[in-house]
Formats: sequence, C-alpha cells, structure tokens
Amino acid sequence: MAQASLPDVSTKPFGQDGKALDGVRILDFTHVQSGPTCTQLLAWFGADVIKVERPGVGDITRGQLVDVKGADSLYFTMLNHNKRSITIDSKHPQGKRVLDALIKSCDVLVENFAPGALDRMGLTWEYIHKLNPRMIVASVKGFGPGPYEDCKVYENVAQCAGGSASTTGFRDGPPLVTGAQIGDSGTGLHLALGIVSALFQRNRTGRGQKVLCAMQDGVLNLARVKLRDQQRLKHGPLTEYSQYGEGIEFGDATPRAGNDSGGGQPGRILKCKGAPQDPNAYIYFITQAPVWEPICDLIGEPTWKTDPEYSTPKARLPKLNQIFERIEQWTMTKTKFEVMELCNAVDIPVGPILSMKEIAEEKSLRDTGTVVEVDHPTRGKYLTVGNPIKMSDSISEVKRSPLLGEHTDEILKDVLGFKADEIAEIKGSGALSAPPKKEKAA
Ligand code: CAO
Repeated sequence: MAQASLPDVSTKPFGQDGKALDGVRILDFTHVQSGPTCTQLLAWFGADVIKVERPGVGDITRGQLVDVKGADSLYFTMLNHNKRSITIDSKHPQGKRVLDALIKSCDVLVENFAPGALDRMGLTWEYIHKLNPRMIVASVKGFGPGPYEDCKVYENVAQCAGGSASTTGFRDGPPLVTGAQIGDSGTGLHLALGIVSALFQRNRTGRGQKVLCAMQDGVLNLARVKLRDQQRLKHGPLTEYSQYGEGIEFGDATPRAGNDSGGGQPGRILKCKGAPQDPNAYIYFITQAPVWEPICDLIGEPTWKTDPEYSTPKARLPKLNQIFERIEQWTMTKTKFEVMELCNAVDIPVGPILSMKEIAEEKSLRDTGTVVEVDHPTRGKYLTVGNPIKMSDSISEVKRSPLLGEHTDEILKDVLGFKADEIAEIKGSGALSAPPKKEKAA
C-alpha cells in the first residue's frame, strides 16, 4: 500500500488510540465453539459484536456442562466475552425485520450453522449481498464443497477427517484426538484471519465477499507437516521417527509418531522426579544436534561427545531408545522445573508438562493477561483465557459474556434506530421472546 494513502502518524501514546477493529460491527450468528472463538477474537480487537440468539434458549452451550446451577456454563462464558446479546426468532416475520436491519448496519455476518440452515432462514448470499453489498459473510462448515459438504461436524470429527487423528498416538495403538481444540478453536482462528483480510480488501473494492473455513481444511492446515511426511515416504523411511531406529518398516501412509518431535530433532517425553505417581511429572526433551555436548556433560556421559558411536546425529538415530533411557535416568533425579532450569542454562530446549492446575496458578500468565479472572453476575468469579494475541496499540480487556438477550433493547434503539412504537410492535409480535410454555395436560 502506498504510504501516502495512510493517515498522519498518530501522536497519541501507544494503547491510547482506540482498538484495531474499532468501528467494525459484527452480526454474530455463531454457536457452540468454532464460530464463537472467532467472534470473541474480533471483539477483543475492538469490533462491536452483536450475538443473535434464539429466544428462551440462546446458544446451546449456555446450558451445557453446567457447574453452577442457574448460571451460564463456563463453556459459554469462556467463548463469548466482550459481546452483546440480542434474542431474535429468525424465522418470525418481525424477527426477519430486525435481522434485515442488522444486516444493513453491520460489516460482517459470521455463522456456523449446519449446511443450508442460513439459506433456510431466507438469508442466502444473494439476499444479503443485495441488502448490503458491503457485507462480508463468513462461515465455518465441517467440510468444503464435495461429498461430505452436507454433514454436521463437531471437533473430533474434524480432527479425524483432517488427518490429525491418524497421525496422533502411538504406532501400535489406536488413533487419538488431541486435547487442543484444533477443529473448533483452530478453525475459528483461521476464519478471523479471513474476515480481517476481507475487511482490508473491502477498503479497496468497497464490496463484501464470502469467507469460508471448513474444519477439515483448518485441521489439515495445522497438520501440514504430516502431509509433508506422507510425500517423503516415497523417498525412504522417516529417519526421525522412533520406529526407524527400532527397525520397524514403514507402511504407505504417515504413521503415528508417539511423542517423537515433529521437527526433525529427536525428542521424547521423559519421566522426572515424582513420576508416574504424579501424572504430570514429565518433561519434553529435545536432543538437538548443536547442544549434544552440553547434554552429554549434564547427564554424566562426557565420552559420548567424541565416541563415533554417539557423536553424530546419524550415529545416534538407531540408538535413540537407549539414549533417551539414559537421559531419563538423569531427569528422574530432578523435578521438571529443575530440569528446565539446568537445561535452559545451556540452551537445551525442554518443555515441562504443565497441568491445567499449574497453568491456572502460573503468575506470569496472569501478569500478561493470558489467564484472567472475570466476575459474572450469576456465577461469580471464574478464570478464563484472555486474548493470546498481544498488540502494543490495541490492548484487549476481557469483559464478561452477556446474559441471554441482555442488550436486546439497546440494540433495537441505539444501533438499529427503531422508534418506541416500532419496538413495542416487534416485541408484541413475540419475535424476540420465548414462546409461552404449554400447560401440562392434567
Ligand atoms: N431463531 C430461529 N431458529 C434458529 C435460530 C434463531 N435465532 N438460531 C438457530 N436456529 C435454527 C436453525 O435455523 C436450524 O433450523 P433448520 O434446521 O430448520 O434450518 C436449527 O436452529 C438448528 O441449527 P443447526 O443445524 O446449526 O444446529 P444443530 O444443533 O442441529 O447442529 C452443529 C450443530 C454444530 C453440528 C451444526 O451447526 C454444524 O455442523 N455447524 C457447522 C460446523 C461447526 O461449526 N461445527 C462446530 C461445532 S462446535 O464448535
């Protein structure tokens, strides 16, 4: 971009000139996890995110895995910070009227309904684009166009279909899913980047566009090194996989690599003092070639530095099991934090296996705002993960998630400009409230 087209350089102190997405308004039609992760990020960057929820019910996660009776679940609260909530029955004519007004006054519509659900509401791309040609319509779906495009998809389905499960776990065990929500939150992250890019392009073209992230594609993007390995297989065994050192032949697809390091540097998870009684007294240890000598000194095997049987990465490859057993004899004499300290002092990369309890209590994560305590009117204080993306001129503050329909009135009035009599008409139609409960038959 030509520098000349940029405004004058701000003279305000960093962090005091608004937020990155100030002025962007999002019609947030998302639910469960993938979509809400995306819109939560946009809200942290300053976008005004208006979450549209079904009257009386709301996002289904409000009532899932409930820990505090009568309060929104952590599942919901931890994915919907900094948003406003309006309840609308999108299939009611008066609900449609409000939605049309929202479409006209928002910049982006984000949704992750089942395939076809938005069209069934009458909100086709053609309809939206005609109503507001500047609107970006961003969707998460399970699969892209193809044989599975009509399928409903949840996290673990995406992990399996995106190549993660077949390459996770131990070679002689079943495929495994990971604890990190790469299908849901991972795809939400991808979608957020697509939206911001579409906003940037709109600055030039003036028009919106469709942005689609399929969960299968998002997972595959995160598992791309495994597709790399699939192609390397044609040219010989994958020498950094333990099974090579164990003399086990490779099949025709990328195998599961257990805890082997994905980066070509041999690595393993090793026991530390307290294991296995303490399920997290382990450390990830990488025997990176440039630090082989300090490793030998630390573990008390100085002769391995010059012994041709051990001194080169190639000589070590067939002996990785034996080498890691020896390193583990040493790590078992120390806590994971002691290993961390001793190794990092000589540039050996290691990673302590941190439990969620340890992470929740970690002071440095609190200090950076990555772990934040939030107060909520019905559930009280809870911990959440703040914005993991830190920007020096767009500082994120974490605000509690909205109650169901908490901002319905202010959105109708202040955002959409409906007059008091119009609001009364819309509300009177029942389009924004739950249908009355049916009397139980006597
Ligand atoms: N007013 C009226 N109706 C509403 C509404 C509102 N405010 N909000 C939703 N609905 C309706 C939808 O229109 C849809 O109705 P139809 O089936 O008649 O069209 C219905 O609610 C159910 O929506 P859905 O099919 O999206 O929800 P589901 O619980 O059946 O499926 C899920 C959930 C996640 C499997 C599905 O939405 C999906 O596959 N999404 C895409 C992939 C995805 O994001 N998966 C991640 C899930 S975890 O993050």
